[in-house]
Amino acid sequence: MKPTYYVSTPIYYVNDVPHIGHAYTTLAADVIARYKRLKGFDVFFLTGSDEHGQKVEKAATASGETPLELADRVVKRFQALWDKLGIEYTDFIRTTQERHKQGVSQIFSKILEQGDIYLSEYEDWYCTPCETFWTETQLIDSNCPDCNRPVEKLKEESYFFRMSKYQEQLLAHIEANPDFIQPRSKRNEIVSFLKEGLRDLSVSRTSFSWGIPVPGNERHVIYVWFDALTNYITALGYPDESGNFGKYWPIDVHLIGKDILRFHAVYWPTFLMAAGLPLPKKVFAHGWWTIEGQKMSKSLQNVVEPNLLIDKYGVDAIRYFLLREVPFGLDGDFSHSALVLRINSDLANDLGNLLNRTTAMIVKYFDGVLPSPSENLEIDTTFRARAESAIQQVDAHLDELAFSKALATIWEVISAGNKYIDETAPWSLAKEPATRERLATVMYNLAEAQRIVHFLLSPFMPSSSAKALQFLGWQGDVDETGLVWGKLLPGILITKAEPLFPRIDTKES
Ligand code: ME8
Repeated sequence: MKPTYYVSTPIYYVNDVPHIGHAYTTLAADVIARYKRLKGFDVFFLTGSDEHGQKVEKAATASGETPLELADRVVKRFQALWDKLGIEYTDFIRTTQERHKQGVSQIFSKILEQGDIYLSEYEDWYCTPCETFWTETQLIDSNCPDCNRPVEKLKEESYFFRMSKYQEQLLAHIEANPDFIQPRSKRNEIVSFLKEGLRDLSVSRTSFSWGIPVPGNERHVIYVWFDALTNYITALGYPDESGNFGKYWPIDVHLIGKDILRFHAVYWPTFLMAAGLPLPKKVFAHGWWTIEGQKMSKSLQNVVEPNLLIDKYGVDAIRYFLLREVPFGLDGDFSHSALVLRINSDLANDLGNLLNRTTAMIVKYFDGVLPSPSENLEIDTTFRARAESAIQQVDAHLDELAFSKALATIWEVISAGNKYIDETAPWSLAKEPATRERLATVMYNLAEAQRIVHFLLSPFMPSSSAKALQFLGWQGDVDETGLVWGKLLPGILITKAEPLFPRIDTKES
């Protein structure tokens, strides 16, 4: 039996079209899912859409559609972008699906029946765009502390979840599981928040109707965050333990942006505790992208519309840039000049040139037939050791979701490869029959190191690494058994590579 691995993205609101921020989280999840598959895991990768709530209801009214019509239309745009970005998710959950509504009703009923949800009355400040209630003291200049927009006073009958009851249990869980909330700075934020004390949480609304009705009291709809968070188990068929739910829950990691950490690191775990279910193993909150130094806004989104970026620069270049440029967990800035620089220097120069030089020389000196290596000198073993140790280092970095470090490690092998060519000077070795064996060894080591490089790069840049592996004559599967030195067999046919990443003319871009 294969070990399982379950990873999720947030389910995105359908009142906004997909942008680079959504693409970022989804891409990170795709890379980790692909890597775990390569390593032999049975992976479940979930993404989807958050379709209920006042925000979606209002957006639908504004565009003259029903909320479901709006959702149907926008969901297609998300799915089309995921296809274009090469996202291989296992399942796409929509909160308007029957399977989800059923599961949400069931967990709500379960918590209600045991007394951790009760009916009372609510009066507080509500931010509609954030779908969040705030107390007077939390407001900043009378506005929402998260988005700075005006809030309105709402008084309504509401069901409450006894979140306060789980404060100590959650704190104890966080203490006992240092990796539960990552990165560490975020964990500290949540611990301080919890130490201030948890209030019970309003988990139903009567002010609008676009949502899942409270079981047994149809005047109320279930709070959109209670509804949305539950997607992570309804997609697995909760409460049926005999299928995916029993197999994949608890999840290995929820990937989210830092904006929604509290929902995932406080609300969600306490809901699960109340329902008697195991908690996620990890919640990782990544940082925030700005665009050319500015907050992403509707007008700026056009500048980095993911579809246009992909059309202009290619899908793998975008996949690479987003995960290389900024350490996961830190904020980052998207700029076209930084993107072009990465493409030209990392992809076209370092990665592309190494492959071009290597395959061209094997074609020229050995008619494209990969020669057998003979005795390795110190320079060879050092180079080989660098490629071999990258395998373990990338594994360790990806376990910590340190995508940028993993890529930097791979690039050390690539730079070492280019240096190895300069230092061994194959063109000189090719002049004398006496150094033919040296030449063969150097060529073999170059090709094999790059086979490993492209194995490790395949989760990040699936189509260009597949092409590279083809030029290198690799015909087998790309799986864990190939993550050792020496798998490229002498005698296979190597072809001269075409450029994987054409240089971008900086004047033109
Ligand atoms: O919050 N930088 O959905 P949402 C980085 N439906 N990541 C960004 C980003 C940016 N500038 N902008 C958005 C919701 N994101 C809820 C989630 S989950 C049960 C319910 C990414 O459409 C990031 O992952 O507002 C962030 O957490 C998410 O999009 C918010 O997506």
